[in-house]
Amino acid sequence: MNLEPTREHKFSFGLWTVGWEAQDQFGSGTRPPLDTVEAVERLSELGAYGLTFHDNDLFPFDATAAQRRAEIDRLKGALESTGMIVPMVTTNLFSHPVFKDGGFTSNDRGVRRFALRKVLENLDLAAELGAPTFVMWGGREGSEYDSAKDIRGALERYREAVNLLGDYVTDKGYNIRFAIEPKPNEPRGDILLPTLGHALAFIETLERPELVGINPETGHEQMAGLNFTHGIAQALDAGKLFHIDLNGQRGIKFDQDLVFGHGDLQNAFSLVDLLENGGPNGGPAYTGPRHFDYKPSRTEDITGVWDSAAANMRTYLLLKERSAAFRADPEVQAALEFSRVDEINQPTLNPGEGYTELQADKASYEDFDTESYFGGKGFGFVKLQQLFIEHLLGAR
Ligand code: GLT
Ligand code: MN
Ligand code: MN
Repeated sequence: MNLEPTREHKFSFGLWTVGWEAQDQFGSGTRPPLDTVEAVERLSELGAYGLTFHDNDLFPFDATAAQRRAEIDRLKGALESTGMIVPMVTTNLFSHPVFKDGGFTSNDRGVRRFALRKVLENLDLAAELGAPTFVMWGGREGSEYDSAKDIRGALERYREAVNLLGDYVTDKGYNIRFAIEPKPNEPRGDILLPTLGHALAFIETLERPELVGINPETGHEQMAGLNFTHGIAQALDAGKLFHIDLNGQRGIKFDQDLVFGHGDLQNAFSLVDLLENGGPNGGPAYTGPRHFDYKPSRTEDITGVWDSAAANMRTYLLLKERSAAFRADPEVQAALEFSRVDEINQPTLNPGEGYTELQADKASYEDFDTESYFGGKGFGFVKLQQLFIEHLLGAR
């Protein structure tokens, strides 16, 4: 069993995750700031391959051009000496008071223009660092009061913004794609594009839909009571899983950002199985970064920070190993067959068949024995799920 994270596993972390000083609504921080170079070095030692960041994780909002350059150059030095890369960059359009009503969708047009300029600057930085993915989490794009936000107008402005960014990367020849990160609420009472389904529908209304995909986060979908594995499967079906934020969440409550697997473990197991084995012929269904967007709990000191970073990767690898064992077990294979799990991949219609032929087929309707489904023809799903749980528990 190989549980040692290596570069090939493509594990990445946000600078804002391990660097979180643990301030929350009710209390001040419990940890000192973490230096960028130290973050890169420690993550590299732990086996990660990438670091991601917001512009203002790296340098302050009001940094001078010289300060900004100095921080970028320090990061570049650390990347060079460790071999770490930057697979994704994102922009902070949520911390500063100017964004209190949002960035792209603030009611204040001047703020919207400022937000666009801030993102354009950051796209240049993403290109400089060779980051192929640019995430957009619109945490402040939303409202508390239905009377205060024209949602159709706000969606129009969101579209205008993303279209402009698409023009920019295209004209500049940047090899960058965008990934919208949905979240239902927090910090706003209601956030625009609250689930991955909303985001997928929005993307199709853009001028360059091919440039835009999604970055779903485990906890954000689960905050809305949704099944993350189902959502990821739909994103893959749409060809839109450009990036993923892995973490843990226990039920419908505030955004917990726990270590991956420390929330809904069964759903984490089915997710890893999908990502690693859900592709054609049982290969990986997703080959991008396995990005952890978690927060080391406020109870932890710096030792706990690195323990928790390592825990994300180890849990992922444990689940990967468990899912391989699940799939290889002959009893599981028999149970899958009994449950007809693979039959869903058979087209419902015969080759060349249309509704006329279907209507002519008496076996499909007139002679179909619907009564045999009462008191018989069980699917055996519970037996299969018990095998899934036993593999998850390491009992098989
Ligand atoms: C913020 C948020 C995350 C997003 C980050 C990207 S910032 O921490 O909670 O889910 O992925 O903007
Ligand atoms: Mn979150
Ligand atoms: Mn996230």
